[in-house]
Amino acid sequence: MKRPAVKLPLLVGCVALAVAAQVAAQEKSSSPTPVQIVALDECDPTTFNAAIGPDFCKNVALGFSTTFSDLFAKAAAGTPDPNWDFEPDSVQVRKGTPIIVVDQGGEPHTFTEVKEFGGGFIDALNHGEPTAPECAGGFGKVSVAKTRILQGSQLQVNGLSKGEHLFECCIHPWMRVKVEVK
Ligand SMILES: [Cu+2]
Repeated sequence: MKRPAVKLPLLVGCVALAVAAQVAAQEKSSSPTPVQIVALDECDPTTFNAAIGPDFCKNVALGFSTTFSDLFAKAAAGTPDPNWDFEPDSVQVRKGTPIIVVDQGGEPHTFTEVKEFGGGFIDALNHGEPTAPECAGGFGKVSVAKTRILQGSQLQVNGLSKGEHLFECCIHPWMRVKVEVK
């Protein structure tokens, strides 16, 4: 009858370990998982880089591209290219959830919080909509530059208060996201 006497403390030890592991897992899950938003575009490297500069556009949308002049023509017609887009267009998060915006397109974008949606800092892409004050000044303004996301990189937004928050791209102002914090 010696064996059970040895097994019991072992068993108790195992249960204690299992409980400890469970508590640790619960604590881990209480720090919220970030929500991801992707920025997409289909810039055509040849025409964009000729117009703006080398390496501006690094297209990753295999087999799809929109030329520089097409992008401006569509924006001017009031039918901006839907492939320049944030996805999803709206998200609901609990307070404290970080938002990570990943630029999976070929060119830079911004993820800029605005009081009201409006135009960006490139008039020719605004279809007559006045520039949102938060976008005015473009990258010459630190507050706008801070919201810039380069191709292949990401931006994290933390500490949003409860309620509705609007974000847009200050270059392509039809790229818009509504974030609802609960
Ligand atoms: Cu953009």
